[in-house]
Amino acid sequence: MAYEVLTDAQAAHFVAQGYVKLEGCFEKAEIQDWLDLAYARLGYDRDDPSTWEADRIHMPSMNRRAVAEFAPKAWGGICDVMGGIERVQGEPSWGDGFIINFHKDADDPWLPSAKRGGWHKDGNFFRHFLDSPEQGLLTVVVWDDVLPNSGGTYLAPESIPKVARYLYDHPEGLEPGAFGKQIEGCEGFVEATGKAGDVYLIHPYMLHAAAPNPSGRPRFITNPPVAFKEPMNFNREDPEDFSLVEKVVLNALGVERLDYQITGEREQYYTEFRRERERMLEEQKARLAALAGV
Ligand SMILES: O=C(O)CCC(=O)C(=O)O
Ligand SMILES: [Fe+2]
Repeated sequence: MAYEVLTDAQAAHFVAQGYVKLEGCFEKAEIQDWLDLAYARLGYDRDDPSTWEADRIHMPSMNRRAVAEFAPKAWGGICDVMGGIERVQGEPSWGDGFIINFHKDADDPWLPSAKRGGWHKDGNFFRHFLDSPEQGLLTVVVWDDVLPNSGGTYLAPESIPKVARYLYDHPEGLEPGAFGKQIEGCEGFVEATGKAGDVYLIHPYMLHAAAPNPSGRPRFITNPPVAFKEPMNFNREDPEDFSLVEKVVLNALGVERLDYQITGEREQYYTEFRRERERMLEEQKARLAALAGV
């Protein structure tokens, strides 16, 4: 299959490991204003760590950029793993709703392990099925350099087949919080490190968890989901037509194709998480207005 951006090796890596890292998708200088603004929005002083009250915070987005224009390489890669631009929902944009890990568990020398809490599958806003379109892809956009042992998200590639089996066994659907226990038995973990401008494209079934950050350097990422227009189709006539995301699921289940029907209702949730982001946004706008003397 011909890809816009991915090399065959990168496509193979996505199929085998459930993720691929694309380097240099944008220049940090282009988004420095967003990083600077984040401190002002929070009322923190960049140069005074004692003002970094939250150990880790998930901000709401205040500004947005269209991925296709801002980071064409990432956009091409997204389309490659999702099976073509025509299968991607809408025109995805990235916002400055940073997930900043200032100093989470800074004194905790843990290494990634299945015993640690916090492992989850993304998508708190819908009921999950094997073919769910809402979280077609999990992405990690790296907005500032993340060195090893500095709060980079931990990924658990071995969780993908377990999550696939669990979803397969539950055609009635599963609630977003139901997946964490699938981490049991996973042993190999990947730390999402990188340079500003790197982007991880990650299979939607990948369990992952926030990591400790003892480095003293705030870790800036976002996790925007990319949706499919239609539910995944595991029964395409021509095997060449399966997206890489679908292929990972078929491989995980050990089948070449699958005639799969859900038995429950698809549902979307308006979450407390979202309500809280809306409240934070109002608070941050008011803080910026006060700073500007409005
Ligand atoms: O902060 C992190 O490293 C992980 C964030 C995450 O997975 C999430 O917010 O869903
Ligand atoms: Fe997550």
